[in-house]
Amino acid sequence: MVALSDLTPEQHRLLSEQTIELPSWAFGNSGTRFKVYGTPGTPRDPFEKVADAAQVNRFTGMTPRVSLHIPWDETEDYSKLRADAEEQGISLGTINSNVFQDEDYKYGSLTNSDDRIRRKAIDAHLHCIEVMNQTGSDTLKIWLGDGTNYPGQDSINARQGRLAESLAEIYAALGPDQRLLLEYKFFEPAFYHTDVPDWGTALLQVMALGDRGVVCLDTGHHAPGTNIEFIVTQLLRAGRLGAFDFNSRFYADDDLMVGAADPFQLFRIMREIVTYGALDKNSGVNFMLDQCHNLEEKIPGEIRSALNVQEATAKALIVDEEALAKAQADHDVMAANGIIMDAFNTDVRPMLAELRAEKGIDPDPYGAFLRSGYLEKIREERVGGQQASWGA
Ligand code: LRH
Ligand code: MN
Ligand code: MN
Repeated sequence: MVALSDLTPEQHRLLSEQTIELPSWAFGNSGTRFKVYGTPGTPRDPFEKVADAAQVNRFTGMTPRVSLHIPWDETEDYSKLRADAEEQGISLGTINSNVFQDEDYKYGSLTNSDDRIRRKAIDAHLHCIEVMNQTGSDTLKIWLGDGTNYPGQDSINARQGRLAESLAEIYAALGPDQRLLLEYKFFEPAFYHTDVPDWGTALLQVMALGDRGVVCLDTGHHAPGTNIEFIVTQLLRAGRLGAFDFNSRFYADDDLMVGAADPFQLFRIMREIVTYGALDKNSGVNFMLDQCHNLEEKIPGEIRSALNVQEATAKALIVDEEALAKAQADHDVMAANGIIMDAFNTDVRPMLAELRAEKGIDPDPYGAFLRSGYLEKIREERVGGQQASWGA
């Protein structure tokens, strides 16, 4: 066990200031291509998604931003959405573009060889930038479903060129305080080749844009067995790790609650973050969730996820650095590994309960939310909630 008083003032500050951004779509109904099961009380519009996100922040004290996905969250009045969020103690964060659901994008969006369709996809991003200007968001996040299903279907090389040109036009439209965050994913919906399949491609594309081009690492977007924490360090060293999309996977892009499938991997990722000094809120790394709650209640699912990240972070912070440095210098493999495992196996939950008490929130966010009556209230008030994403 470890207590708050065991932390250095710096560790205490880092833990206390840690924030996680929530995805608006986690509050909507979602599912698989087989079935979307509705949850009573699901938000019917972006305003209700923001309200639910504010609940997560109220009980965890660590999720003060919510990302929007456009056009899923399209509204006539972004200033009202922004004011509503601020009134409830949160702000609107990253804006996610969506160029993967329109018929026109069947053969690609920013990479399409048809000028009209490529223009339409670029314009969709320019619209997102207008939204950002109204919401006060500083990051445009781009994930593309672009790719091909069969060898010979299109030129991989020509598509990379068109992607670079399209991204350059979008980048040029950003304000000086706004950045472009490019997300990679190794496959799906394309099965032969994907235009942004890995961190190397994403990095090369954003480096060609300028200093405000950064990479988003979605933990579910790698082949099984990939050493994700190694990629984290590579991107940090390049100064281009812009954000995480945290979630868990057992197979591919499962979008399950972060820390549920492999808490040790999450710890190892946070360990790289901590040792690089990238936990600080000014590090430029935005810690976001990208999840879908197909079976479980959505607000409790987001609460549990935020707490899982917080626990992994606390464990990453309490590693005995002095002993580890000595063991590493001595090439004492067993001792070094033992020190890391000691931290991972420490129960940090009582310490985090102390941290919450210090912030004036309930030490048990999950229980406190269930007791609050909010779920019962929305189940009664909201009829016909919205679907979040591309589930059937
Ligand atoms: C793609 C992805 C991307 C999308 C989100 C809904 O798989 O991870 O971040 O915007 O899912
Ligand atoms: Mn993602
Ligand atoms: Mn994904």
